[in-house]
Amino acid sequence: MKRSGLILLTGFAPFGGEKTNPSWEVAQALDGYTVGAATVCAKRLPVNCTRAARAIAEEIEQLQPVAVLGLGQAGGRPALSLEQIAINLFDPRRAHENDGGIDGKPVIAGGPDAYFSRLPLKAILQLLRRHKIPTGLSLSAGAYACNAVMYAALHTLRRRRSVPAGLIHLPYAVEQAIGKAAASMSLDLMVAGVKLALEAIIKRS
Ligand code: PCA
Repeated sequence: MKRSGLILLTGFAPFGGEKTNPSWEVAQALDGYTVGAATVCAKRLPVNCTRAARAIAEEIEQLQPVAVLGLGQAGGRPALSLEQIAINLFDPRRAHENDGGIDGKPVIAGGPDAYFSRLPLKAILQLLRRHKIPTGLSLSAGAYACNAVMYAALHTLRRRRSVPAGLIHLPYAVEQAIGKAAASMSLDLMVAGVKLALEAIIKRS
Protein backbone atom coordinates (compact mmCIF):
# COMPACT_ATOMS: atom_id res chain seq x y z
CA MET A 1 0.00 0.00 0.00
CA LYS A 2 0.92 3.66 -0.33
CA ARG A 3 2.04 4.85 3.08
CA SER A 4 2.23 8.60 2.65
CA GLY A 5 -0.92 10.66 2.33
CA LEU A 6 -4.12 10.96 4.32
CA ILE A 7 -5.85 8.44 6.52
CA LEU A 8 -9.60 9.09 6.50
CA LEU A 9 -10.88 8.51 10.05
CA THR A 10 -14.62 8.98 10.50
CA GLY A 11 -16.88 9.24 13.53
CA PHE A 12 -20.59 9.84 13.96
CA ALA A 13 -22.77 12.52 15.46
CA PRO A 14 -24.55 11.60 18.74
CA PHE A 15 -27.76 9.59 18.37
CA GLY A 16 -30.34 7.73 20.44
CA GLY A 17 -30.65 10.55 22.98
CA GLU A 18 -26.91 10.63 23.78
CA LYS A 19 -25.08 13.94 24.11
CA THR A 20 -21.84 12.62 22.66
CA ASN A 21 -20.67 9.81 20.43
CA PRO A 22 -17.31 8.28 21.40
CA SER A 23 -16.58 7.58 17.73
CA TRP A 24 -16.44 11.29 16.97
CA GLU A 25 -14.68 12.14 20.25
CA VAL A 26 -11.92 9.67 19.34
CA ALA A 27 -11.72 10.65 15.66
CA GLN A 28 -11.56 14.34 16.56
CA ALA A 29 -8.82 13.71 19.14
CA LEU A 30 -6.74 12.04 16.42
CA ASP A 31 -7.22 14.66 13.69
CA GLY A 32 -3.72 15.55 12.45
CA TYR A 33 -2.10 12.54 14.19
CA THR A 34 0.68 11.05 12.10
CA VAL A 35 1.49 7.40 11.57
CA GLY A 36 4.78 7.22 9.70
CA ALA A 37 4.28 9.45 6.68
CA ALA A 38 0.47 9.31 6.80
CA THR A 39 -1.69 11.95 8.51
CA VAL A 40 -5.16 11.45 9.97
CA CYS A 41 -7.99 13.53 8.55
CA ALA A 42 -11.07 13.23 10.81
CA LYS A 43 -14.60 13.70 9.45
CA ARG A 44 -17.93 13.59 11.28
CA LEU A 45 -20.79 11.73 9.59
CA PRO A 46 -24.55 12.07 10.17
CA VAL A 47 -26.47 9.17 11.72
CA ASN A 48 -28.55 8.64 8.63
CA CYS A 49 -27.84 5.63 6.43
CA THR A 50 -28.21 7.25 3.03
CA ARG A 51 -26.50 10.51 3.91
CA ALA A 52 -23.62 8.81 5.74
CA ALA A 53 -23.01 6.36 2.87
CA ARG A 54 -22.97 9.22 0.37
CA ALA A 55 -20.74 11.36 2.59
CA ILE A 56 -18.00 8.75 3.02
CA ALA A 57 -17.97 7.99 -0.70
CA GLU A 58 -17.54 11.71 -1.41
CA GLU A 59 -14.77 12.08 1.18
CA ILE A 60 -12.89 9.15 -0.35
CA GLU A 61 -13.09 10.65 -3.84
CA GLN A 62 -12.05 14.05 -2.57
CA LEU A 63 -9.21 13.05 -0.23
CA GLN A 64 -7.91 9.96 -2.07
CA PRO A 65 -6.84 8.52 1.31
CA VAL A 66 -4.21 5.79 1.71
CA ALA A 67 -6.43 4.08 4.31
CA VAL A 68 -10.01 4.44 5.59
CA LEU A 69 -11.07 3.64 9.15
CA GLY A 70 -14.66 4.18 10.19
CA LEU A 71 -15.53 4.38 13.89
CA GLY A 72 -18.99 4.00 15.41
CA GLN A 73 -20.63 3.61 18.81
CA ALA A 74 -21.97 0.22 19.76
CA GLY A 75 -23.33 1.07 23.21
CA GLY A 76 -23.17 -1.81 25.68
CA ARG A 77 -20.31 -3.69 24.04
CA PRO A 78 -17.46 -4.35 26.48
CA ALA A 79 -14.60 -4.06 23.96
CA LEU A 80 -13.47 -2.50 20.71
CA SER A 81 -15.17 -4.56 17.99
CA LEU A 82 -13.26 -5.19 14.77
CA GLU A 83 -16.01 -5.63 12.20
CA GLN A 84 -15.50 -8.38 9.65
CA ILE A 85 -18.44 -7.92 7.24
CA ALA A 86 -20.59 -5.10 5.87
CA ILE A 87 -23.86 -6.10 4.17
CA ASN A 88 -25.84 -4.43 1.40
CA LEU A 89 -28.95 -3.81 3.52
CA PHE A 90 -30.59 -1.05 5.53
CA ASP A 91 -32.12 -2.42 8.73
CA PRO A 92 -35.93 -2.55 8.44
CA ARG A 93 -36.19 -2.06 12.22
CA ARG A 94 -34.69 1.42 11.88
CA ALA A 95 -37.20 2.68 9.33
CA HIS A 96 -39.03 4.66 12.04
CA GLU A 97 -35.95 6.78 12.67
CA ASN A 98 -34.62 9.29 10.18
CA ASP A 99 -34.39 6.96 7.20
CA GLY A 100 -38.07 6.22 6.63
CA GLY A 101 -38.64 4.65 3.24
CA ILE A 102 -35.28 2.95 2.86
CA ASP A 103 -36.01 -0.04 5.07
CA GLY A 104 -35.06 -3.39 3.62
CA LYS A 105 -33.39 -1.69 0.68
CA PRO A 106 -29.76 -2.07 -0.31
CA VAL A 107 -27.09 0.43 0.69
CA ILE A 108 -26.04 0.52 -2.96
CA ALA A 109 -28.44 -0.81 -5.59
CA GLY A 110 -26.78 -3.49 -7.68
CA GLY A 111 -23.83 -3.83 -5.28
CA PRO A 112 -22.67 -7.23 -4.05
CA ASP A 113 -24.41 -8.71 -0.99
CA ALA A 114 -21.46 -8.03 1.28
CA TYR A 115 -17.87 -6.92 1.56
CA PHE A 116 -15.23 -8.25 3.92
CA SER A 117 -13.16 -5.76 5.91
CA ARG A 118 -9.88 -4.92 4.26
CA LEU A 119 -8.11 -4.13 7.52
CA PRO A 120 -5.41 -6.41 8.96
CA LEU A 121 -7.81 -7.57 11.68
CA LYS A 122 -5.60 -10.24 13.22
CA ALA A 123 -2.64 -7.87 13.47
CA ILE A 124 -4.85 -5.20 15.07
CA LEU A 125 -6.34 -7.72 17.51
CA GLN A 126 -2.95 -9.02 18.58
CA LEU A 127 -1.42 -5.57 18.96
CA LEU A 128 -4.29 -4.18 21.04
CA ARG A 129 -4.46 -7.24 23.25
CA ARG A 130 -0.71 -7.04 23.80
CA HIS A 131 -1.34 -3.51 25.07
CA LYS A 132 -4.15 -4.79 27.34
CA ILE A 133 -6.90 -2.96 25.47
CA PRO A 134 -10.11 -5.04 25.43
CA THR A 135 -10.70 -5.90 21.76
CA GLY A 136 -12.59 -8.60 19.88
CA LEU A 137 -13.65 -9.61 16.41
CA SER A 138 -17.30 -9.03 15.49
CA LEU A 139 -18.97 -10.86 12.63
CA SER A 140 -21.01 -8.05 11.15
CA ALA A 141 -21.25 -4.28 11.42
CA GLY A 142 -25.06 -4.58 11.72
CA ALA A 143 -27.46 -2.98 9.28
CA TYR A 144 -27.58 0.63 10.38
CA ALA A 145 -25.45 3.71 9.62
CA CYS A 146 -22.12 2.12 10.59
CA ASN A 147 -22.73 -0.81 8.28
CA ALA A 148 -23.78 1.60 5.53
CA VAL A 149 -20.54 3.57 5.93
CA MET A 150 -18.36 0.45 5.94
CA TYR A 151 -20.21 -0.96 2.92
CA ALA A 152 -20.06 2.32 0.98
CA ALA A 153 -16.33 2.76 1.72
CA LEU A 154 -15.49 -0.76 0.55
CA HIS A 155 -17.71 -0.38 -2.51
CA THR A 156 -16.10 2.93 -3.43
CA LEU A 157 -12.66 1.34 -3.07
CA ARG A 158 -13.56 -1.94 -4.77
CA ARG A 159 -11.07 -1.32 -7.58
CA ARG A 160 -8.44 0.20 -5.28
CA ARG A 161 -7.64 -2.91 -3.32
CA SER A 162 -4.36 -1.58 -2.02
CA VAL A 163 -6.30 0.87 0.18
CA PRO A 164 -7.16 -0.81 3.50
CA ALA A 165 -10.68 0.02 4.71
CA GLY A 166 -13.03 -1.10 7.46
CA LEU A 167 -14.81 -0.20 10.67
CA ILE A 168 -14.33 -0.51 14.41
CA HIS A 169 -17.24 -0.21 16.84
CA LEU A 170 -16.49 1.43 20.19
CA PRO A 171 -18.15 0.94 23.60
CA TYR A 172 -19.91 3.74 25.46
CA ALA A 173 -17.56 6.29 27.00
CA VAL A 174 -17.59 6.07 30.81
CA GLU A 175 -19.70 9.24 31.16
CA GLN A 176 -22.42 7.79 28.90
CA ALA A 177 -22.78 4.62 30.92
CA ILE A 178 -23.52 6.29 34.26
CA GLY A 179 -26.90 5.02 35.41
CA LYS A 180 -27.20 2.55 32.53
CA ALA A 181 -25.61 -0.58 34.03
CA ALA A 182 -23.83 -0.98 30.71
CA ALA A 183 -20.21 -1.67 29.83
CA SER A 184 -18.03 1.34 29.06
CA MET A 185 -14.43 2.38 28.40
CA SER A 186 -12.49 5.58 28.97
CA LEU A 187 -11.99 7.80 25.94
CA ASP A 188 -8.23 7.75 26.64
CA LEU A 189 -8.11 3.97 26.30
CA MET A 190 -10.21 4.09 23.12
CA VAL A 191 -7.89 6.75 21.65
CA ALA A 192 -4.88 4.59 22.53
CA GLY A 193 -6.55 1.58 20.90
CA VAL A 194 -7.38 3.41 17.69
CA LYS A 195 -3.82 4.80 17.50
CA LEU A 196 -2.47 1.26 17.68
CA ALA A 197 -5.01 0.08 15.11
CA LEU A 198 -3.83 2.81 12.74
CA GLU A 199 -0.23 1.74 13.25
CA ALA A 200 -1.12 -1.84 12.39
CA ILE A 201 -3.09 -0.68 9.34
CA ILE A 202 -0.32 1.52 7.95
CA LYS A 203 2.57 -0.77 8.80
CA ARG A 204 1.09 -4.18 8.07
CA SER A 205 -1.34 -3.73 5.20
N1 PCA B 1 -23.43 3.74 15.72
C1 PCA B 1 -24.57 3.33 14.90
C2 PCA B 1 -24.79 4.45 13.96
C3 PCA B 1 -23.93 5.58 14.39
C4 PCA B 1 -23.07 5.01 15.46
O1 PCA B 1 -22.18 5.62 16.05
C5 PCA B 1 -24.34 1.98 14.24
O2 PCA B 1 -23.72 1.12 14.87
O3 PCA B 1 -24.78 1.75 13.12
